[in-house]
Amino acid sequence: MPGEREGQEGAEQLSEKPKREEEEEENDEDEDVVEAMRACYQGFDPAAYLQFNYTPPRADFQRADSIVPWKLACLHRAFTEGDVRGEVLVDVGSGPTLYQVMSGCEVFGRVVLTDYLEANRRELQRWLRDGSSSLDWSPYLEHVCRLEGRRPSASSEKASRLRAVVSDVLPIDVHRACPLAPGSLPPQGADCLVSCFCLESVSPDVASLRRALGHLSSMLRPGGHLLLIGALGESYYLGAAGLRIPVVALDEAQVCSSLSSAGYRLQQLSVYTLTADMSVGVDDVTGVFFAKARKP
Ligand code: U87
Repeated sequence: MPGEREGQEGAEQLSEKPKREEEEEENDEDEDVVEAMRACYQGFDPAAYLQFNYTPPRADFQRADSIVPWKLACLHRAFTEGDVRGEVLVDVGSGPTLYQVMSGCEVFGRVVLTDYLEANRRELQRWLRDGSSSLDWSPYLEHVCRLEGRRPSASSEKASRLRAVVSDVLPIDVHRACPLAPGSLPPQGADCLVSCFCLESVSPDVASLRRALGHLSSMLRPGGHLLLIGALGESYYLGAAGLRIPVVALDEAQVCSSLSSAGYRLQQLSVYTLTADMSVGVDDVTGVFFAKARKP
């Protein structure tokens, strides 16, 4: 019944148009809130941020219940248990920090650091160029050497290794379908992605976080690993004195479902619950997760 079909097609077309417009409106709305997040970061202060999160008690290498040693232990295990390997490691949303690649730099021949803010990229480039930085990373380097069964004085060798394998410090935007500039990575993608406290701290909602997880997948080769560290139960953090940056408050179930909805196979999930004195007034985080996932 052509008329019928005709009618049918017309109808789809008809119904189509409003739906497409709806989608466009939705995308515009999403874009607006993502834009608002980007605006939040303009006042981000790398030096203040490092003081807030990378000094004692959160970074106390004498305390087993301190956050940073827990993160370093998770990364050390993941990078040394043998299945995470290859040539290219990319750190997504590095911020002004280097701790997240201090184990991986021994396993990968090329490490790419990335961040949205030039201020953070400059902080990283300064340390790579001449070791000057707003935070002394040597206690971190020594601690990771200890985890590797090496003497702490090997930290200078690790610093040289880090400087030797970090090939780029690139701009990134996880809200773009291609977060990095075209040609930044080999055509098949990176062998491993690591990302710490980025996605939940830059996404206006869980839907946007899941889209960002999908965008990261486009940067990873099939069979590659994603090592994801993030905050649980957090609604804000201070990016500078008085600068509250909104955070998507996640629970473990949302972490798992977000990874699987983005096509990753979750291999390991560990959770750290903050003790009272780790709550130092720079955020309202309640826990930290470490997820090891693989892209089929
Ligand atoms: C770190 N990785 O400290 N696309 O581990 C890509 C973007 C975008 C965008 C902004 C959040 C800090 C979390 C680093 C930096 C992580 N940054 C960049 C903080 C919050 C819990 C907690 C924190 C830190 C932006 C340590 C500890 C705890 C930042 C980075 C997010 N509270 N990247 N569109 N927009 N960024 O410039 O550098 O993401 Cl222990 Cl508990």
